[in-house]
Amino acid sequence: MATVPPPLQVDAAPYPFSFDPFATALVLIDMQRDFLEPGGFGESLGNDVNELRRTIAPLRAVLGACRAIGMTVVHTREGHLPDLSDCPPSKLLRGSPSLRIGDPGPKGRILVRGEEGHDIIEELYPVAGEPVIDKPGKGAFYATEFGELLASRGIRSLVVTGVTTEVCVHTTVREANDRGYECLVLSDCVGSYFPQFQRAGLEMVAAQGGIFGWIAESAAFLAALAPVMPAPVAPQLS
Ligand code: TIU
Repeated sequence: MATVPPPLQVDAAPYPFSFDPFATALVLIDMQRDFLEPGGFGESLGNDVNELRRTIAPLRAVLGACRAIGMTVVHTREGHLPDLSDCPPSKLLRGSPSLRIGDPGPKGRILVRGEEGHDIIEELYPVAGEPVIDKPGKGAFYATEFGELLASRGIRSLVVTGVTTEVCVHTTVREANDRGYECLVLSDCVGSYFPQFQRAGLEMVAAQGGIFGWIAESAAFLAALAPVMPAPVAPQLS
């Protein structure tokens, strides 16, 4: 009889997070040039992109480990069709009147699919076979194929990373909750331009006995993966 491996456990708040890595997806939310790079849309609005850039190194380590194990990895990008037909007027009219979605920005048209600023930063660029979900909203489920993709792979848990903590990360975690997914948010792999929102956003996830899920540092997640990590390949002696 085939034995079922025990679930892995992450040292997390409000209590340990149990998961099966093969029923879990690593989700990287909107790690796009326009939000993270100097000279992009985020910085042009007066934000300090370094508040987001500190997520890149820990997220690279997590991404590398998940790829090595063969876990499902899903990337998302926030953006709109070039004719903006998928952008509600309420979203279009919000924000700075001098720089709106669809306007020419420092890295092409702001939040428009196919433009330089809309794409994912090089450090975390998807590899062949990793789905990229283009989403017109803040949440990854709204008006996308994300839910169907997770269902088709038997995914029950999400390890959520990306930017920004209180906007697209939170919206996705809330959407996922209502759809029955268990969510672990990696605190050093999510970022906000506003330190007070970063703190409150993380606290809100784990409050009330884990009202939206769990939070943990990436080191705790990597430690939990250690038993299923492939052994490093020894150098070949010739
Ligand atoms: N991806 C995402 O969070 N989109 C935003 O617009 N975030 C802000 O914090 N503005």
